[in-house]
Amino acid sequence: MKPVIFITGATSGFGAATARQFARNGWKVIATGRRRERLAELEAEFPEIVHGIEMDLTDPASIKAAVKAIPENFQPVRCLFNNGGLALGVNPVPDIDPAQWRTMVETNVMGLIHTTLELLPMLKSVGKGASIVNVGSIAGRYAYTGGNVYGATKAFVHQFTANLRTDTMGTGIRITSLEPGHAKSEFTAVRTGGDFEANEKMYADNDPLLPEDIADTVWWLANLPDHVNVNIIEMMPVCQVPQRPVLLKRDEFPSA
Ligand code: NDP
Ligand code: 8X3
Repeated sequence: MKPVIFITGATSGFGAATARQFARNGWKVIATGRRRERLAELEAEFPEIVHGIEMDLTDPASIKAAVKAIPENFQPVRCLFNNGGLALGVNPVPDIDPAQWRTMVETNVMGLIHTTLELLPMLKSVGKGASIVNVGSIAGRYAYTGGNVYGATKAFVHQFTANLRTDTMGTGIRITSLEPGHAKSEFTAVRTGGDFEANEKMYADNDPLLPEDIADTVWWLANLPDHVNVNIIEMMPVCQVPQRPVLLKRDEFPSA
C-alpha cells in the first residue's frame, strides 16, 4: 500500500512542488487548495495518484468537509504538510488594512490549527512513522518592516509546533517546523494583490530557494527512520544573510 501525504496549498509554489515530488516517488497525494482548476491539472498529471479536494483554510467547515471527503483508498494519511498560507501587504503600521491582518490570522493560524485537529485522529492511528510538517518562516524569527502580522503568524507556527510535540508525546507522530527564507513562488504576487511583475522582479537578480528545495526537504523529513524527529529547520538561500539588530543614532530619532 502506498503511503499518503495530505498537502494544503498544493495549487502553487511549495505545495505544488511537494505534490509532484511525492507523486513521482511512490506516494499518493491528497492535494488541497481553493483553485479547483489547478488541482485538476495535478490530477491529470498523476491519474489515480493525486486526488484533489477543494478546501478553504479560512473556513473550518470546509476543512472538516475536506478531511471527511478523503477517499478510502487514500487513507490513512501518513504525512500532513501544513503549507497553505499567505502574506498580504508590505506596509508598516499604521498604514495597514485590518481585513488583511484578519485573513492572515485566519489562514496561517486558524487554518493550520483546524487542519491539524481534523487529521490528528488519522495520524494517531498510523502512529510510528506518521509526520506533520508545518511551514513557518524566517519572518517568524527575524523582524522586518512591514512583516508585522505575517511574521507573527509564523512565530505562532514555530511555537504551536513545539507545543503539539508535547501534546502528542507517546503517539509516534513526528512534527517539524520548517522555516524557509527568500523563496521563489507566487508569494509576492499574492502579497502585492496580484502584481506578477513585482513577483518576477523579487527574484530577478538573486538566487532564491526554489519550491523544489522545499519539496526535497519535506521528502527527506517524511522518509526519515520512524524514531527520528527534526524539531526545526531554518533554511535560506546562500544569498540571504541574517544580520544583527539595527542600532539607531541619537540624531535618527525625532526630537522630543
Ligand atoms: P504561493 O502563493 O505560491 O502558494 C500559496 C498556497 O497557499 C497556494 O496553493 C494557495 O492556494 C494556498 N492558500 C492561500 N490561502 C488559502 C486559503 N484561504 N485556503 C486554502 N489554501 C490557501 O506561496 P508559497 O508556496 O511561497 O507559500 C507556501 C507557504 O510557505 C506559505 O505558508 C508561506 O507563508 C510560506 N513561506 C513562503 C516563503 C517564500 O519566500 N515564498 C518563505 C517562507 C515561508 P489557493 O490560492 O488555490 O487556495
Ligand atoms: C516569506 C519570507 O522574509 O519574505 O515567509 O517574509 S519573507
